[in-house]
Amino acid sequence: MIEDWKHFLLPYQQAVDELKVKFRGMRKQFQDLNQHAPIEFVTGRVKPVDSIKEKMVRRHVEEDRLEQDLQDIAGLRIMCQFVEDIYQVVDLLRKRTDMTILEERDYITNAKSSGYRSYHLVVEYPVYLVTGEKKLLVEIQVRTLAMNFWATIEHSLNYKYQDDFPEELSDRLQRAGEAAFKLDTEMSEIREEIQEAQNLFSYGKKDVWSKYENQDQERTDDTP
Ligand code: 0O2
Ligand code: 0O2
Repeated sequence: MIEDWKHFLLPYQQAVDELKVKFRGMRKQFQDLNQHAPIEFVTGRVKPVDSIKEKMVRRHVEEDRLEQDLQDIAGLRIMCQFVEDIYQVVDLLRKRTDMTILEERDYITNAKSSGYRSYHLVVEYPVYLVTGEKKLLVEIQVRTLAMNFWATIEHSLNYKYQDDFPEELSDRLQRAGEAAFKLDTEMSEIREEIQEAQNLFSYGKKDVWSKYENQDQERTDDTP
C-alpha cells in the first residue's frame, strides 16, 4: 500500500517542472533566433491521486507495477500551430540525450475512433534526488491548437457522459474532429504560402543590403 502519496509523487512533480522549463526554453530559443517556434505553449500535470487509483482499478494494475504500467503519472502537453510543427518537435525530442523515447503513438495519421488526434510519446526521464538518480516514465502529448480545442471539449463532455456518448453526439464529435483536422490542413497550406513570401522578402532584403554594402564600399573608395 502506498501510504504517503505526496512522497511517491514528488519525483514526478520534479520531472514535470523540469520538462516544462526545458520545453518552454526550446520555444524561447527559436524566438531568439528569429525563427518560427514549433512550440506555441506547454502545460504539464501530475495525475491526481484519485485518477491514479481509478485507472489502476480499470486497468488491473497492481501497486508494485504502478511505476512501469501507468505511463502518464507525469504528463506534459506541447501545443503547436501547425501539424508540421508536431513532427519537428518529435524530431527535436528524438535528438535529446536527457531522455529516452520508449514508445511513440501517432494518433494524427491514425485518429482514434472518437475523433481524437495527437502524437503521444512515452519517455524515460531521470530525475536527480538527494538519494540518487531515479528514472521515471513521462507521457508527452504533442498536438495542434485545433486538436487541443477538440480534445478539451470532448474531455469535458466525458465528465457528463462517462465515455457513453449518445450516438448523435458521438457522430457530431467525430465530424467536429474531422473539421478541426481540415482547419489544420488549410492552415498548413497557408503556412507554405507565408514561408514562400518570407523567402522572397528575405531575398529582396539581401539585394537591398548588398546594394547598401556596395554604396558603402564606393564611398570608402572615394574618400580622399
Ligand atoms: P483540469 O482538471 O484538467 O481542468 P504553470 O503555472 O503553467 O507553470 P500550472 O498552473 O500547474 O503550471 O498549469 P499548467 O501546467 O500550465 O497546466 C495544467 C493543466 O494542463 C491541467 O489542468 C491539465 O488539464 C492540463 N494538462 C497538461 N498536460 C496534461 C497531460 O499530459 N495530461 C492531462 N490529462 N492534462 C494535462 P488542471 O489544472 O490540472 O485541471
Ligand atoms: P487524463 O489524465 O484524464 O487525460 P487509455 O488510457 O486507455 O485512454 P492508453 O493506451 O494508456 O489509453 O494511452 P493513449 O490512448 O495513448 O493516451 C491516453 C491519453 O490520451 C488519455 O489520458 C487522454 O489524455 C488522451 N486521449 C486518448 N484518447 C482520447 C480521446 O478520445 N479524447 C480525449 N479528449 N483524450 C484522449 P487518460 O488516461 O484519459 O487520462
